[in-house]
Amino acid sequence: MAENPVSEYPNFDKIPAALQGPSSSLAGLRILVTGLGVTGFPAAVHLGERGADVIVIDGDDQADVSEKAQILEVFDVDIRRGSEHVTTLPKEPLDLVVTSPGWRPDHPVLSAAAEAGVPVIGEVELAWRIRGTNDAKWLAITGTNGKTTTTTMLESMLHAAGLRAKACGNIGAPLLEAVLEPGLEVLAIELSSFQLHWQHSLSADAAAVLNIAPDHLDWHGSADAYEADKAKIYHNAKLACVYNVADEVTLHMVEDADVIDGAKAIGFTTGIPGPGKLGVVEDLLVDRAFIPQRYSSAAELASLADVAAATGVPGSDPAAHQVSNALAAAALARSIGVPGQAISEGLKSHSLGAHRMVTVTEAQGVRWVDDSKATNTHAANASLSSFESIVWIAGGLPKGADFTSLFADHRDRLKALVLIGADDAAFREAIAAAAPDLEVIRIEPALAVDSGVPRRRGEAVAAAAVEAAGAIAAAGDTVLLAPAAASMDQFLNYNTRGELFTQAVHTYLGR
Ligand code: UMA
Repeated sequence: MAENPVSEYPNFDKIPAALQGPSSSLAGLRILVTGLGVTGFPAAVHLGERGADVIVIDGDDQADVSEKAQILEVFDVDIRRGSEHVTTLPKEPLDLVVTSPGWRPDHPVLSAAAEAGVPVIGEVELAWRIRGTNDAKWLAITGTNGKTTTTTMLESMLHAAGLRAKACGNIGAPLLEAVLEPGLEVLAIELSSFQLHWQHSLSADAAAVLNIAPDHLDWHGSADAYEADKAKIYHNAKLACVYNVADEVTLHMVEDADVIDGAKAIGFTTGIPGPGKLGVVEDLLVDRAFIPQRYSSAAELASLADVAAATGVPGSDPAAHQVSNALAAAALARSIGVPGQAISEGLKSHSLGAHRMVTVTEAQGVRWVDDSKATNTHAANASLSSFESIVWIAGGLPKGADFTSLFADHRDRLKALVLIGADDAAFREAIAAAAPDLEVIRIEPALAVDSGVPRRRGEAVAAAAVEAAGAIAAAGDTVLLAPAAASMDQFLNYNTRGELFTQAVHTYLGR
């Protein structure tokens, strides 16, 4: 990991030299872009604009891509959609593959590329190589949970400091577009393990790993491979490697990382910080890392009340994981000289994103909460810990996870489980092991299949789940959508899952 050797990246030395900077001609190169989604579209536009012969493949031929196709036509991009185009490489010789994060490394197309000696890169590697329209600093964030909130908190702090900054990456605004946007001074970049897998050259100004818990094991193949990909974020960091004192794995990642001389290891903790760390003293967030007097004193950055305001619960104690997120964001901001006051102001003006423990409504004493963003056990654990008597809506694509500890740790607060998802085997095993007496209402997956197109499919599942939960919940209970699993088996994505749940709650209560 420390070496990050080129040999780990098959055919990396064959990446065309012309792919450097934002504007050199790529004429004569044939590039395959896998996926016509959020990542693939801007990649195809950029490469096409620069004169490359671009082929885009996508297994889905149902989604409406007419607007994208119109634009890509201008650059003669060849779009091939449908399952027959994603079984192996196109027959034309290729110079490079730019892949989207949802494509697993063992996908037949990507395996065939490796075998044929064609280099494969992802959006981060591409963005790093072509950056140049702006001279922005790169502040990169990864971790199993809290990435998006930390990224938006960081953006908010940077704005409060008067910097032209943008949150981008896995959060949904393509990194590729951000590096080509003139005038930006700082990029607050959320990176997923999928994105990090395919990057090699990135040298962020500062990087943070928030926490590590098993996730996406089906994509990466093992927990070790997942961690190794996450750890790449520290590779060649210039100023600071930010780690979580409470999560030793993140410290080891920093210790093993090969960084630029002078880059500091900076810890964050919800306890009292020692020198070189940010932490909490009484009700204040403080910095003992970026001040000259760090061995004798601490600088005040913000208050716990600011974190509570930033996370939508003004006037109460903020959750510990949100304090951690705020400290991680503050450490990244401080690494490039953001003043303490902007940390506090940034938190005050921050608001949480959609589908992150949002109270949809309270009716007849029942609180309905949308935490569709809880796509893994770690996030669902935080969610379940926040309420007392819960009718829990969970299930979906398990991604190789084991759910036993969720049932074991929260059995007492679970009133019933409304089980969604196409395949419930992993949940059934966990229930049998840790909560055999729990009332379980299964939402039949046939509901989803019978309803055809993806949106309608999700609608039927959400409506049935809400009705089932509503029939059980009584005053004092919380109906909590915190699926602990990915959404794509029955919904388009977690956003849609949250929207359809919210809609179904309103419809159900409106009757
Ligand atoms: N496709 C195939 N075959 C495959 C996989 C995908 O044909 O085996 C096609 C799909 O039909 C789709 C296209 O490829 O049209 C691209 O799909 P994609 O899944 O790679 O997604 P993008 O639209 O490019 O969005 C990606 C991220 N998606 C994933 O990592 C799965 C988005 O994160 C991210 O916001 C976006 O890039 C911009 O960076 C989403 C996510 O769920 C929100 N991320 C995971 C998470 O946060 O846990 C990692």
